[in-house]
Amino acid sequence: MGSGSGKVLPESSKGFCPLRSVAFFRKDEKFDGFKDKKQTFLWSWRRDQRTSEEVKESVRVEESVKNPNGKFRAKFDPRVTARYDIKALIGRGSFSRVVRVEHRCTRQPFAIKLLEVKGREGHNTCQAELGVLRRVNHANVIHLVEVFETAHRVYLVLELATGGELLERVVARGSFRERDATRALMMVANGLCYLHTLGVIHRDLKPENLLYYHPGQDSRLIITDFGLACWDNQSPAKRSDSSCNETKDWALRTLCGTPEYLAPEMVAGRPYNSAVDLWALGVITYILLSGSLPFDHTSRPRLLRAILRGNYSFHGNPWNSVSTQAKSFIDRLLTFNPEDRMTAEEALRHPWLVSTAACSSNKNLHRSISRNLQQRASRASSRRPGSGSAQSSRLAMRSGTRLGSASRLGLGNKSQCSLKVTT
Ligand code: PIT
Repeated sequence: MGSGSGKVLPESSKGFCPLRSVAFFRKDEKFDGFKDKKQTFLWSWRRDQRTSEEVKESVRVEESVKNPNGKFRAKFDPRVTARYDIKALIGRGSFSRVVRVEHRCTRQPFAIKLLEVKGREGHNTCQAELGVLRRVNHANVIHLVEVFETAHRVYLVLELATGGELLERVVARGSFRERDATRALMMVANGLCYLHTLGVIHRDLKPENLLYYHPGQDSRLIITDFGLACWDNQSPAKRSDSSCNETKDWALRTLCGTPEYLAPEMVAGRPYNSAVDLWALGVITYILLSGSLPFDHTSRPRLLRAILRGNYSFHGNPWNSVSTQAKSFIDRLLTFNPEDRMTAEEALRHPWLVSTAACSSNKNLHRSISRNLQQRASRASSRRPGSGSAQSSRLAMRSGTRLGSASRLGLGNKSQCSLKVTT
């Protein structure tokens, strides 16, 4: 879940110096709202390894849900509670919460993202997120229903997605074939194509931010979390819009996002554009087909150096069972030079996405994907607070995620970090 100000926010890059000082904020993991046997297995296995502070925090969260009259409910403006019945906490960050609510008149369920707005920077960031959400309207992009604002809080009423995260569904299934991947990727590419045409760069695209609308097989996939989204000043849609002139230059040099998904041009501190989202789509595709990351290092400087080298491999399982077209799709997204990288529109026309039956492998990749995800989860858990450094323990409290979720899949320990450069 995007945690709004819980996510570290982009700053002006005046005096920008790439990677001089990078602040990382790990997202914490809490209880799971999604019930599934395999997910529950992964979760209960991970839960036993939580530190006492995490267990205490989890109990606090559960109690705040059980006791709707408690401190948690007090965070909701009476205008909000007059209209919506607060049902359950489904995600949290240090400056944001996502709750499931029900409209009092229609009984229709929604999600409300509560953002704590701290200071001018918090206000600006929140307005940027709102500005994007107010403009978007697409089946594969989260839909904003209404907004309530107070001096220190913003309540975003959003459509409710109950189908869980992309990777949770992969793990939960008994089988996963290339055509399942292409079905999901087609929806993400459609959402991205829409955003980029509008002039929006997401900048934090990752599996955790891709939610299924409902638990059924035919559910659409929705791009969420616009906490780091910005306007692409170079896009034709924005070049003609004079209102964005003042953000010109700085926004598109800012280093922000989640380390494993960062495009090399962003890591290098070069000006960038919507192509960074396509790089992230390449990372997502790689994960979806293998359960592993193309660039994966425990040490962040090494990880960023690996991204800057741009070398990844298709070695090990299940890559020998993956089609050449699927690998070509990844290659065309993990292309070092952003100018040569596929655009979202081109991705939608790539033969692997278009003619899946003809050129994709029909092998069941599920076992290898799950095994790789679990191996990563166990490696990540051995580095977690309690078994790891005091620093990571501190950072664990700084940001947030949907409760449960990808952190259990081994992609949430360092992968769910957001970062900024301080100059
Ligand atoms: C849901 C269910 C859920 C999380 C969300 C919505 C969050 C959505 C979201 C988060 C953002 C943002 C826009 C939408 O900018 O578990 O229906 O940070």
